[in-house]
Amino acid sequence: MREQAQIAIDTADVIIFIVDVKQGLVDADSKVADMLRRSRKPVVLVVNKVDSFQKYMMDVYEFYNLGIGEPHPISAASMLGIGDMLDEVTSYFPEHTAEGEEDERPRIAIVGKPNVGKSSIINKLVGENRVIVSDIAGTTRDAIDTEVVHNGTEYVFIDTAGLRKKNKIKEELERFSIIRTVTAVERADVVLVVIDAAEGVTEQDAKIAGIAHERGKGVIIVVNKWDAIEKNDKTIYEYENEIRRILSFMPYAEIMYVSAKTGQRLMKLYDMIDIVIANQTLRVATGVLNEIMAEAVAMQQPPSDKGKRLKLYYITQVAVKPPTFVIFVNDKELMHFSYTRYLENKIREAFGFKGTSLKFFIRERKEKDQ
Ligand SMILES: Nc1nc2c(ncn2[C@@H]2O[C@H](COP(=O)(O)OP(=O)(O)OP(=O)(O)O)[C@@H](O)[C@H]2O)c(=O)[nH]1
Ligand SMILES: [Mg+2]
Repeated sequence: MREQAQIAIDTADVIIFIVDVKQGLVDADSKVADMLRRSRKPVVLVVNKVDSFQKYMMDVYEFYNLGIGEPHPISAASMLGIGDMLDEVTSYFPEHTAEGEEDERPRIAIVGKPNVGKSSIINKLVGENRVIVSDIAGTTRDAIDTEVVHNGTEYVFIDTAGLRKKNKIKEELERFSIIRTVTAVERADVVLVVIDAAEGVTEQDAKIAGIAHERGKGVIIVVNKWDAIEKNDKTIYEYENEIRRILSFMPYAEIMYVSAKTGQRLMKLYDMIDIVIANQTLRVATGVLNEIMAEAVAMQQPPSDKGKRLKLYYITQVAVKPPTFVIFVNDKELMHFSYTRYLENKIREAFGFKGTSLKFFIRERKEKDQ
């Protein structure tokens, strides 16, 4: 039986794994799921005998615990859900799957206004590690990849040309520098947003940081030239306040105060990069997430409108980079931004997720087909 299953898995391009809602999640299911996960092949998890979604909804969700993706309820006997299942299967056919060998090395893009010290930071990070493997040309002339080995880990730093303010004469130049920054950010796992301590944080910095935030990248705010300013015991506090005010859309990002000139705290950047990468790829088990959500709901009642109250059925993490969650509710309209934010805070309280944004998708289960 086990051998036959293995042969079927080995020879298939896409696997449909059928479980029985009436039996529930049994040991044999978990064993097959383990084999499927090891195969790394696309799997469509199908839950059969779901004649009524209302009756079996919770039992269907239970199969998320197999850790092989979203369960698709069907009823073979009454021909329900078959079309959706087939859509899912065909979505895995070769023309849809992304090709290309994976480069596992962490990539770190360094972005910021001109002259904030981006290249100096890379030079210092590289210099003290003395292992410049090579300088390879980036995708554009001005984005340079530098490979560095630090504590046995290889990192790729992507330098970019400083992003200037809009200026009529240099409009064309500006356009290209934005494209280069966006390209560098898109290739990166973590983005260092460099700010010049001598200038303070500006709206232009916020625009640049926004490029990384919108793409769900890991972010570290690096205040450089910390050597160049007069300081007292309030300075860090004042900088922090101003940065949090102007970059208010990324409260999750850590702030580091460094100097590329003296090397102050620069090597600590590596530790922070490692933490942010770990958080970007952190996966939280479905059971734990649902416990957190249940507790949060008990502590603060979900909003209601015109006598109808928001009900939260289920939460599960569906992706990483950035960590992405799906919440199933009775009515999307009732799921206000502020309540999603409240749940996000509860999840962050439990797991931190320092340095990374979290994404939430709200999905509706209509009252009638529960
Ligand atoms: N005092 C001080 N000066 C610095 C520091 N880092 C960089 N600089 C100086 O700032 C200037 C610009 O540094 P770069 O590293 O070229 O800046 P950049 O961000 O790469 O600039 P673009 O490539 O033009 O966008 C140079 O004169 C550096 O010596 C620092 O930590 N302290
Ligand atoms: Mg430079």
